[in-house]
This record gives sequence, structure tokens and C-alpha cells, in this order.
Amino acid sequence: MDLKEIYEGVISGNQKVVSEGVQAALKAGVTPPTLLFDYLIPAMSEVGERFERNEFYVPEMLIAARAMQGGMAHLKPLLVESGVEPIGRVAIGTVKGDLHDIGKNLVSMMLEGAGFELVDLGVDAAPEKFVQVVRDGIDAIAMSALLTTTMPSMKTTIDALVEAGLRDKVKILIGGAPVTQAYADQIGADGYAPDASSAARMAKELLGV
Ligand code: B1M
Repeated sequence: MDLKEIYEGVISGNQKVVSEGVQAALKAGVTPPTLLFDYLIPAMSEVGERFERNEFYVPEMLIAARAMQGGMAHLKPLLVESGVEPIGRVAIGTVKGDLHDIGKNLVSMMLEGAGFELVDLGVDAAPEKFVQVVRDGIDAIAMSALLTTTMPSMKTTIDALVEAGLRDKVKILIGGAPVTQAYADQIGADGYAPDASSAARMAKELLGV
């Protein structure tokens, strides 16, 4: 089989092609890391770049991410078994009081696509939830907010981390429609990303991976 079909399948959002292609490649002896690092992740990066160039929009990104998940479903158990290390661990959540999760899920998919292991704290994630996950050990937290009324929960969360003596143990990335770089600077976050693909890039930058 032509492995390029898997790459193209992610970009065109064809979950069937990706899922069947990955299964066939595994049967033919292609290793899970090769499929992940040489085909799925580069394809998702290409999707992110097209999004940044306004050649792709949110729907294309969503179907590409879903197609990638079709391949990941076959790879994940094998990668876990073979002990392939993720490039970092990120806990993501939509902040307290906020139920919007479409953007957060897109960011999650791009982070997973970039090779991070994700802990999803879901929506309406209280500061204590973020504090606990940092206490348990995580490289970065990623907070999403879609409402101007819930943005302050990002600051409350950072304050709670400072109070718990954990602020310097973790990198903090924030984003969401009303969030800006100025707000990130104001509340002492380490990074801000305007969209899902730059969130993945920023997370890599913050963690030096
Ligand atoms: Co809501 N809503 N909503 N809503 N909703 C908005 C956000 C709003 C702008 C609509 C409007 O008035 N024009 C407005 C907010 C106004 C404001 O605060 N300035 C609003 C409101 C007011 C409300 C309610 C209060 C309405 C009410 O009940 N009176 C209510 C609040 C509920 C709550 O959260 N407590 C509410 C409810 C809802 C629904 C439940 C119906 C639904 C959410 C369903 C869901 O998410 N499962 C909903 C929706 C769908 C929207 C709109 C229409 C679309 C949001 C969306 O998913 N966009 C939205 C209007 C709009 O945006 N046009 C609106 C697509 C998504 C891919 O984009 O989430 O921005 P986005 O994510 C982007 C970037 O922001 C970034 O990357 C993503 C993709 O590139 N990003 C990050 C996001 N998180 C990031 C994190 C990062 C980095 C980047 O790092 C960690």
C-alpha cells in the first residue's frame, strides 16, 4: 500500500481511508511510531498550516482531526504497549462557569496530533481541578474561555496555583475568542494562542520540545 494515502486521508478528512490504511500498514509491518511521526502528525501539521493560511476553516480542521482519530484508535494501544513517550503532558479544560467546548476540543486534537498526552478536565473546570492536576504532575495546563464573564477564572486559577506554591511547576497556555495576548500578559500566563494549530505550536515552544 502507498502510505501517502494515510497522509492525504487526514488532510482530506477521510476517516475510512486513514483507519483502513493504518490497519493495513500495521499488518504489512510498518511500525506505530513511523505511522504516527512520519504520516499522521505531519499531516495534521499541514492541516494547521492551511488553517493559518485561511485555506482551511474550522469544519475542515474538525473532519481532519476526526480522520486522524480513526488512525490513532489503532495506534494508541500499540504505542502505550511499546512505551513510546509522548512529547509532554498537558491538562486542558474550559474554565469555571463556561460550557463552550468545541474550540477546546479542537485544541485538544491539535495537541494530541502534535504528540502530547492529554488530560481533559472538561468544561466548567474549577481552579481547584487545575491545581489538583498540577499537584499530581503535569507539564502544562491549557485553559479555554469563550465568555468575557468567565475569562477572570483564568486569573483565579493562576492565583490558586501561586497560593498552592505550584506556579513554577507548570507552563500555562490560554486561549478562546475573547482572550488576547494582552490579557495573558496581564494575568501572568506563559503563552496565548489565537487558534488550535498555533496552540499546539505554542505548547511545544513553551516546553522546549
Ligand atoms: Co455561546 N456565546 N453562550 N453557546 N456561543 C458565544 C461565545 C457568544 C460570542 C455568542 C454571541 O453573543 N455572539 C456569546 C459570548 C459573549 C461574550 O461573552 N462576549 C455567547 C453567550 C452569551 C452564551 C450564553 C451566555 C447564552 C445564554 O445562555 N444567554 C451561554 C453561556 C453558557 C455557558 O457557557 N455557561 C452560551 C451557550 C452556548 C451553547 C451551549 C448553546 C453553545 C456551546 C456548545 C458547545 O460548545 N458544546 C454556544 C455556542 C456554539 C456559541 C458560538 C455560536 C460558537 C462558539 C464555537 O464553538 N465556535 C459563539 C459565537 C461565535 O463564536 N460565533 C457563542 C467555534 C470554535 C471552533 O471557536 O471556541 O472560538 P472557538 O475556538 C477557537 C479559538 O477561540 C481558539 O481555538 C479555536 C479554534 O481555532 N481557542 C483556543 C479556543 N480555546 C483555546 C484555548 C487555547 C488556545 C486557543 O489554549 C489553551
